[in-house]
Amino acid sequence: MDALEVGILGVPMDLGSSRRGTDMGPSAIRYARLTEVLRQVGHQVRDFGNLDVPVAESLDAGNPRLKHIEAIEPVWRVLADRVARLAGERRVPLVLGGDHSLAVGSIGGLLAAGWDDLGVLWFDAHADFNDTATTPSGNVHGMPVACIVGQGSAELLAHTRWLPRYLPAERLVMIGLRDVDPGEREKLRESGIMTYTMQQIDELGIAEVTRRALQYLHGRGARRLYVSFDMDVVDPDVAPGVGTPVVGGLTYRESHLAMEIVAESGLLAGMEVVEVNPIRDVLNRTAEVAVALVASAFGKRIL
Ligand code: 5AB
Ligand code: MN
Ligand code: MN
Ligand code: MN
Repeated sequence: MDALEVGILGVPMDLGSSRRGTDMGPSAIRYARLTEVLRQVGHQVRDFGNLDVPVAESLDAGNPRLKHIEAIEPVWRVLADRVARLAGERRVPLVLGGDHSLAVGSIGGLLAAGWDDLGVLWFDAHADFNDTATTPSGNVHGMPVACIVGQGSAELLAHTRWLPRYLPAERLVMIGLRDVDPGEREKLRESGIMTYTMQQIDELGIAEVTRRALQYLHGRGARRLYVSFDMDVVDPDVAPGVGTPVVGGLTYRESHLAMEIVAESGLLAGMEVVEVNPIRDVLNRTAEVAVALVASAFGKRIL
């Protein structure tokens, strides 16, 4: 991989989740030596610090079907501006979460930067495709994909009017699914979004699944790839420090192999690592895995 200019942005937000603690994700990931590791891989790295995000205790959750949306939407808009600015400077955005709702801001920023050849690989145990009609929790981190592709209730999409456009559904592929809510499932089946469940990964292998996903996106015009990596796609035995752990996830090597194949594709143009929750962790294990995964995605090789 050629040397890149990487721009790091932290989003210390946990307003999209009912479990506190993902707001400490950016610190935990930095503490696991993210910058040093990326420099060792050969990239130039500049850390632009954290966005200002209100603390949950200082707020009222408001609408129970869309908790904290009045505070989350402004964070999306600032993040989108910051990501668009990085893209304009030809820096590769690397966003540290924070709960997964932030993806509306990060991917919104790439759309605002005019990336009409954007494809997204969404690694997650969950589909994050709920809206105000299907959500079992009211937590916005279960809804970002609905916002990004513009498929959801009017009540939810009212908060995405600042987006310049939506990402076409065929430009997003989900990998690692194993926990999808009933209403969300119906919607997802009709959405036109390509999905690879854990069952398909078990049957085909993660290498084949990742290659197929990349080929699928490429075949639909994607030339720049953004990886949205929810750490809960990794098995909780390997990455216990996440907001919403689900058994039966990717092994350490499966998750790394997926990132190694992403690096080999030569299409990586940005990445986010989200849902790291150090409060639920064993020492800082999950952030350390997160940094190792980023290194692989950015071209670290064994030999
Ligand atoms: B994550 C659940 N589907 O909507 C919901 O971690 C969980 O960003 C969402 O993938 C998990 O509340 C959101 C039950
Ligand atoms: Mn997620
Ligand atoms: Mn998840
Ligand atoms: Mn979660």
